[in-house]
Amino acid sequence: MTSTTGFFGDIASIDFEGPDSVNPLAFRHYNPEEMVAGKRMEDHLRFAVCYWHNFVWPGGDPFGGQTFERPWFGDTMDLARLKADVAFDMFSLLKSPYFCFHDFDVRPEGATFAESRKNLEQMADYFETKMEETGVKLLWGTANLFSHRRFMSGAATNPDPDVFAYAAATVKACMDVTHRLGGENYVLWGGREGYETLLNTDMARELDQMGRFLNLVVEYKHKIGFPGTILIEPKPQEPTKHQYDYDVATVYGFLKRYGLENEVRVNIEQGHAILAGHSFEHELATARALGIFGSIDMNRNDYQSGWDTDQFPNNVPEMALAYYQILEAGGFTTGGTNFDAKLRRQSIDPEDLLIAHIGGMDCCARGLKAAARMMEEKTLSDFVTDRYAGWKQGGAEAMLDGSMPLEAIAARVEAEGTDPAPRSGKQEWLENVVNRYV
Ligand code: XLS
Ligand code: NI
Ligand code: NI
Repeated sequence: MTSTTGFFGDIASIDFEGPDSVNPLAFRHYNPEEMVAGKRMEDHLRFAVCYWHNFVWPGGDPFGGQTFERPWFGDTMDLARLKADVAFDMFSLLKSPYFCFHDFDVRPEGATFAESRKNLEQMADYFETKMEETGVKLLWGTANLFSHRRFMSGAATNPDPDVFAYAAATVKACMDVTHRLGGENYVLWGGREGYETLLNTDMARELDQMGRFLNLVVEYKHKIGFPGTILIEPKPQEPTKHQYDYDVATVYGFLKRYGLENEVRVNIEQGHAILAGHSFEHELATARALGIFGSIDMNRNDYQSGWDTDQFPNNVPEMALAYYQILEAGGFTTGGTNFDAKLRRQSIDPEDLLIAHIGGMDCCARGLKAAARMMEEKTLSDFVTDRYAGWKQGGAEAMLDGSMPLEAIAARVEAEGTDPAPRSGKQEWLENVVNRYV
């Protein structure tokens, strides 16, 4: 396809050219049609390009403002449509099957709530046409409940009930639009659902407010027949000092408490896992173990800075371990790989947007292929199965199924009179095995 806006110059298409290509505007590993573990690569990875970092973020940092010059920056509906034209040019050039957005990314803020909603709905009309023309689909929609000053003290957890109501109305409008556009998920990231200081915070009340808010969302999902998945995106801090959706395990506890563990899943972001002191694969494995894995925000966090740096991913060995967890969890269903990643502020050329995604998509492809081989060859999973094989022998299961009380276990140990024989965990060998695939 050729660009309709000319923003990307005369770049007509980005194609798979194979690993030896040195063309910066070609894929070297991402080949949508290639079969991996019985499925097309495109259907495994389900890539999405995000609206906010690519088309909204001006390139500022705490010490300086805008570095990107984009012809669509501004607050009018005409500029919002120009932004959408460029966005869909980019989705198509990258052959990204999906995109994601917040209400705030795509429409100008109105003078009233009703005007903001109308602007959003008009942009959804515009998207409908663009989606039909290009075949690009919506992976998820979401509401920005953190940028505007009205949300400075939280959205669902705000001490002011009027802000709770405003946030609820905003989510309703965003869910309506996501549903209309065939979105496959709806995401809630609680950017300001947390606190700055306990000195002004009633934590028990705020958690109850958040629990009720999420129940309202789930009730509404069923009311309108939205077939997608509701996803929570955990993050430990930034913007608030402490966020309630700290990590996957914390979110699971929250869902259990408010009766939502079968209704809501998680959207796990690499950078947020790192900020929480975990690895990406740890968060994925936790979600898999608890049965709440949904989708991923793919990016890379700087390991030194302590900030949410949202860089494009490039660590293939780590990504292989992440996709290994995803494949072992059965792969994506409604979820996908959303690049929640942004350029560094010195990367000001339009083509930098393409180059960054091409690199990210190629790295994901390499990670996926390595993960698929690890899974198919079973060296790792066979080792794990064998490590726990004792549980299938000699009535060991009785210790777990409730039929064997503590004193019976103690009696068995005395009767058998043997000390358990320790076995090697073989970590270095397993790491060497992984190294064969990456
Ligand atoms: C911010 C989050 C955000 C969500 C969507 O840190 O990652 O971008 O993905 O609201
Ligand atoms: Ni994210
Ligand atoms: Ni992030």
